[in-house]
Amino acid sequence: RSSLKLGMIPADGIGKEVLPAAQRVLEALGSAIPKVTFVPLLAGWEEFNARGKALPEETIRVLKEECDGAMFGSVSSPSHKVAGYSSPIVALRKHLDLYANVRPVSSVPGMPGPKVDMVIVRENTECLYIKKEEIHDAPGGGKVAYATRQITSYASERIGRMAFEIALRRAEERKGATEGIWAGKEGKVTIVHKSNVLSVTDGLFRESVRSVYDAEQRFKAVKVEEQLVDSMVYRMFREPEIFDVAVAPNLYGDIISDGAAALVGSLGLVPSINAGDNFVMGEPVHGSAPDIEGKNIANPIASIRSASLLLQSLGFPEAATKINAAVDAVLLEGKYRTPDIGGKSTTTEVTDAILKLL
Ligand code: NAD
Ligand code: K
Ligand code: MN
Repeated sequence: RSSLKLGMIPADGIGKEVLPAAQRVLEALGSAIPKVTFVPLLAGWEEFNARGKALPEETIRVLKEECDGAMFGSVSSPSHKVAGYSSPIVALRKHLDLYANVRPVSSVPGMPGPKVDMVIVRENTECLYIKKEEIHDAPGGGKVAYATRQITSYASERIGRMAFEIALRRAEERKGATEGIWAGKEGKVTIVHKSNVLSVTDGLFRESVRSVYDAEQRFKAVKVEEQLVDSMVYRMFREPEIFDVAVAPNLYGDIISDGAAALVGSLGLVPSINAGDNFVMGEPVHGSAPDIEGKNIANPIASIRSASLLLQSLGFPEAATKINAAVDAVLLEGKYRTPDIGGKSTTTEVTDAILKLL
């Protein structure tokens, strides 16, 4: 590629503060990447209230027809039903078939706290997020509500394959390494489920992921284990260093990611990409954080690291590594940190400090 076109969708809340920070970092890379054109695109709760659509058709069209990739900030979805509103990020993942949400969670070597170096691979298109819900009058009075949980072998197999590929790649990358908790070790995939209770739905997820493992000889270089989702949380908090790649259905993946973020100090540090076979969109794991919006104190690192993941998957690993090294150096030095990780710096100051190192 001689140039890149990236859709930028800040959406709501701190998304409007952290996405520009990520853009500044991408701009500062100069000749390390092809020339980038940024295309600002609309979506979100504010957009819904202004013009009636949380995800305008034009946004989908431009992403599909014109962009090489995208960055999404965060959306302020209300916790009650609003007629005509539906989360634009959930919809975007479906429209673009971004079936995997890949979330690396790692502690910075040298920083206090538990040692973590894991990747959560979250299925991104089904489970309870198909949002088939209904409510009726209950026979005995009051109400009863139901939600349909969809698990297909198709979606479970392709997320399983993604998890094994990532585990193989990680094992390859750390082969000669001497530092880090996984240095020189073989890969491991932990299948997260609740098949002891939901033997049909989670049972299908578990079996589908296992069938992918069984079908391909090259995956045998990776160990496969399983963990029930509740004990997954327990073990992740007690001994996070035992997890390498964890693959989970949509809702469990969403929940354990926020837990894992707490282990490394803040949601403001954890990046992700929404990945499909034809498109990729970087996105911080966190939401729109209404409690801190508008104060210029949101941690921009989750978004900056998401930009790095985006570059990595678009085929610019050196530029991606450069960003990560600058972020790690700023975190280690400790002079510029936002309040969520115990500092007093602003979003702008942390971003400036990272830019200086690029
Ligand atoms: P949240 O992730 O927005 O915030 C949780 C806590 O983490 C808050 O205390 C917040 O201040 C803190 N936090 C999050 N990101 C931070 C950052 N970059 N720097 C410093 N602190 C940070 O989750 P919530 O409060 O449960 O949800 C708020 C809104 O976000 C809701 O409307 C929800 O629907 C939405 N949300 C959107 C997404 C998304 O866009 N994909 C994801 C999760 C939640
Ligand atoms: K987000
Ligand atoms: Mn979440």
